[in-house]
Amino acid sequence: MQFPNLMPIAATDAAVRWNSLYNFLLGISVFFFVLVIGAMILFIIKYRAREGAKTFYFRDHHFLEACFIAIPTILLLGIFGWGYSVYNSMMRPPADALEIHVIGKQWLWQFQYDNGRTTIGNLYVPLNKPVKLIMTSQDVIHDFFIPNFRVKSDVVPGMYTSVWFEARVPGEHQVFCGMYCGTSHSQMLAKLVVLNDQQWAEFQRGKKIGPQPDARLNLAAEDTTADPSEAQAATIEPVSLATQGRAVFETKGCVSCHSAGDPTHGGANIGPSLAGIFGKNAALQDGQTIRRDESYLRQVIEQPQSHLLKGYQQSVMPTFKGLISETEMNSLIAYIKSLK
Ligand code: HEC
Ligand SMILES: [Cu+2]
Repeated sequence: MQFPNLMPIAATDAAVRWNSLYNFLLGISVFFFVLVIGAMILFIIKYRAREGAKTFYFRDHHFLEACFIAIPTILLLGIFGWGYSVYNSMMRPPADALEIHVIGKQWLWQFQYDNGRTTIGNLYVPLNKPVKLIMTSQDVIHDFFIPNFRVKSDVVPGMYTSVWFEARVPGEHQVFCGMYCGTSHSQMLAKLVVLNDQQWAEFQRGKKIGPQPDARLNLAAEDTTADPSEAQAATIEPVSLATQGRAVFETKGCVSCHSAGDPTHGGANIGPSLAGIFGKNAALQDGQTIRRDESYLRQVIEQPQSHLLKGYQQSVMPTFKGLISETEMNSLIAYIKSLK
């Protein structure tokens, strides 16, 4: 069953699977609604109170009881299994997914790419390639919502949440903030622009990409004036995000305590070496083991005491809370991830 005019287009494989499940649930609800209400109306008429009619007494029909238990159980477990499979595929990005950093702030969306480019309001992604968004907020809780992809996740200050997708439909897709976040919440919009291989290569090289056709309406988008941040990015040769992070590592003084397994960075050893730590487990002083993901790195940098490593009685690492901006934090994390 399809309801093309009620639903946004399904622009990823996951969205197509999501739609099938949704339509199945809708279909099964309509089926049981008609069955139950239909039977009720029929019985009201057929068995209405009449002179001399005696109610038939009926009990202990084991076969019927077994059906009442088995059919809903099988049906609901089936729906659970189906839902779990769709959910799981939407929650687990492939390891080779392209990572893009998203920062939400009152009231705009900012995007940082591996190649060092930053855009505001327009998120550029390649066609038919898995993309993982690593998202955080600079102020209040926002929510990144791409209806055409059926992708939606809260964007929370102080931590990273992520979503992933593989766009199948080129052109522009609307992005909304799905969390009421203050007066201009309704203006907190973005366009997700899916570029073909050639356009993506140009974007990677720093070229400005013009307005793309609206993916839903299939019409050419109106020629809006270009975002100044993009025009700038087009003229400045981008420096990769990790390289930007290396500069932050130096200016914020991390380099005076940490070796980065990078010969040009000296052999500071007040703190542990940060080479190759990303994705590995850390043993903490309090006996816990924790995976070193983006949120871990951020928490250590902001509150070193909260994740004291095993073997350290007390951390001499100062807190950097409030001293590193969100964009710097993203580049710093990209740098630590790049260390082998
Ligand atoms: C004064 C020295 C000092 C400075 C400056 C410093 N650190 Fe640390 N850092 C440490 C020490 C000591 C530890 C180990 C104790 C602990 O867990 O807090 C540590 C731990 C860490 C860890 C955890 C390592 C692991 O194996 O999980 C990370 C990540 C880290 N620091 C990153 C940074 C970054 C990024 C900066 C700069 C913004 C920085 N540090 C600045 C001393 C320092
Ligand atoms: Cu918002």
